Order: sequence, then structure tokens, then C-alpha cells
Amino acid sequence: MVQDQEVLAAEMERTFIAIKPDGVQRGLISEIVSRFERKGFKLVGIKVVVPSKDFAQKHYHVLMERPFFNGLALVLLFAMVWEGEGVIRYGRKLIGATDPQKSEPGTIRGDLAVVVGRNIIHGSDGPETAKDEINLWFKPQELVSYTNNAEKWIYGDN
Ligand code: IDP
Repeated sequence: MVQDQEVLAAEMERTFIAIKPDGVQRGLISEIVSRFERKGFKLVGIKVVVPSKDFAQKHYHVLMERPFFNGLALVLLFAMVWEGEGVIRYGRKLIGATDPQKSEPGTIRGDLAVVVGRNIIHGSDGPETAKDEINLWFKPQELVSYTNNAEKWIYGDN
């Protein structure tokens, strides 16, 4: 049984989710954490980061040529790693479309943000990005593995 749980944990995917400075300053941390937690995903890494400008720009390097790049001021981040079946894709659904004007009600951006430049949260957009972003923001020893006792109620017995 314990062994099964270890296998389950090893196979579970992980994603990088960060509450951006606007979300932190607006006091939305607990609201956002709660949405991932209530869904049934597992928090395996968490920290508040005040990165240097150079470091923060590594995160958005693919957007370097975009006109809004300099406005992407990740000066304060509530950084998290969430684990669970389908968490990368479903995490993006919980977050909603990039532009909060187009995010559905019920999503984090749809419910809590108004403009694209202040859309409060980041989530990895695919497996490769998730791996890269987790490695960028977290050291391996900052991530934990543990059995959440609710798992069998979330996933069933198999
Ligand atoms: P995502 O955050 O939904 O993955 P990306 O296209 O990767 O969206 O853009 C990264 C971030 O850049 C967005 O979350 C948003 O904060 C910002 N951004 C994207 N497009 C615009 C824009 O047209 N104006 C201002 N900021 C933008």
C-alpha cells in the first residue's frame, strides 16, 4: 500500500504557479491557494520571493521582444509548486485566459482581475515549461513529497 502511494506520488505531475505582485499586494494569496487546494491538488513547494530584475527576466525570456516586456515587473512573487493528476492543464483552466476581459467567470482571473497587465497569477503552460520554471524558482530540496491522507478520497483506490 505504502509502495503504491510512492509510485502514485512519483507519477504525479507538477506545475509552477506564482501569484504576481499585484495579486500579493491585493491580498489575494489565501483566495488563490484555496482554489487549488479545494480542487484536490497538493502543495509541495511554497515561498515568497523578491527576485532581482535580471533573475525575474529569465522567467519571461520568451517574451523579450514583446512591447510590454519591461512592464512585466515580477518584483515580488508568491511562488508555489502544485502537484496532481492533470495539474498543468487544469491549473491553466483554474487561472483563466491571459486577458481577464476574456477569462470566464469562475476562473481566478475572471473573478479577480480586470486588465491583462495586472492579471495577478502565472501558471506554467505545458510540461516542458513547468519543468524549467520549477527548476528556475525552486531548489530540489525546497520541494517535498508527502502523502496527503485525502488522496484516496480524491483519486479512489487504484
Ligand atoms: P499567460 O500568463 O496567460 O501564460 P503569456 O502570453 O505568457 O500569458 O504572457 C505573460 C504575461 O505577460 C501575461 O500574464 C500578462 O501579465 C503579460 N501580457 C501578455 N500580453 C500582454 C499585453 O498585451 N499587454 C500587457 N501585458 C501583457
